[in-house]
Amino acid sequence: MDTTSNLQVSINDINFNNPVLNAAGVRCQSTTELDAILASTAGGAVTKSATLQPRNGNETPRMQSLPFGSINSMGLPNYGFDYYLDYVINQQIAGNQNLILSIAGLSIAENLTMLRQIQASDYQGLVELNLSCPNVAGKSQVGYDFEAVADILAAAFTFFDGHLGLKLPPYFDLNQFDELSAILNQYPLTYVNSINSIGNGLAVDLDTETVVIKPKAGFGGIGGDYVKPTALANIRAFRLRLNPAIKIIGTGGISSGQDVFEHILCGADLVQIGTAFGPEGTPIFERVTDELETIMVAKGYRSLADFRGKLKII
Ligand code: RRO
Repeated sequence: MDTTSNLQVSINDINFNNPVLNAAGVRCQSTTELDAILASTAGGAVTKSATLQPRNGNETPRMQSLPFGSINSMGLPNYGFDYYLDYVINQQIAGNQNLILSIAGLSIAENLTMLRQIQASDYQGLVELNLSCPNVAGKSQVGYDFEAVADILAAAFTFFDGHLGLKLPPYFDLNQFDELSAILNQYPLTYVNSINSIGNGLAVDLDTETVVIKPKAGFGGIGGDYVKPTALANIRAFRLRLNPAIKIIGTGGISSGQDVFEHILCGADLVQIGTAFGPEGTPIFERVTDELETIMVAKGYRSLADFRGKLKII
């Protein structure tokens, strides 16, 4: 019996040795953290979502582990767009193409400004437009406003011809998948990434009878095991509706090889680990990838394409 499988993935001719990346936001704010991801066996690295200007983010405590995951209201702390654009360009010069530059402008105009700057730069890699940050006080998640999504795509594709993906919030109604897919299918998107954290959850500390994070009176995005079924449903629902040319990155509730297998079975091309990457650090990539390979070998699958999107219904 074969004891190895091929875990390679390529998206628009950009190659990844394996499908397991970090999710934007966790341990990826500084170049030191990004270097550590690239030095590990991760398939690639995603940068912390950037705004044009550097931001300190929300007041602390702003992230808390929970029994089955995490809650956060980081509020987009980042070193500013130029810092991350420089980093991915330098990596590209060094021969590393397995990066994703994540941007999350505070307005549509700010997102378009960053996309224009990327278009004018030498960067040729993947760009992830985060339409789903739940944690900036007073700002709605653009991903829940389908007219705004349509407007930003229409404007972006008048000038942008790079590899653009969207980070989407979770959806909970099947009509939302129909409506949004009809919009997304009109554009040459490279991928969608589902899901961001489930926005505006709330956790309680029994002893103190308080919320567990300070910003937004305790409301924050939920990640980890709590969100895996929602993530799988979003991946599956989009895979059944989006043009095959639009790839899918699965994010949400991944901490084992089995979780990765399930995401890919539902249709994911790449996957990203957020909550579980926090405490475990970069060794998680080798562990999870080894576990995935063990499952594939046991099932006789030689490549990810052997089972990608092949979820059966009963
Ligand atoms: O920084 C954050 O508070 C944050 C962002 Br931008 C996001 O997209 N998702 C999240 O859970 N937190």
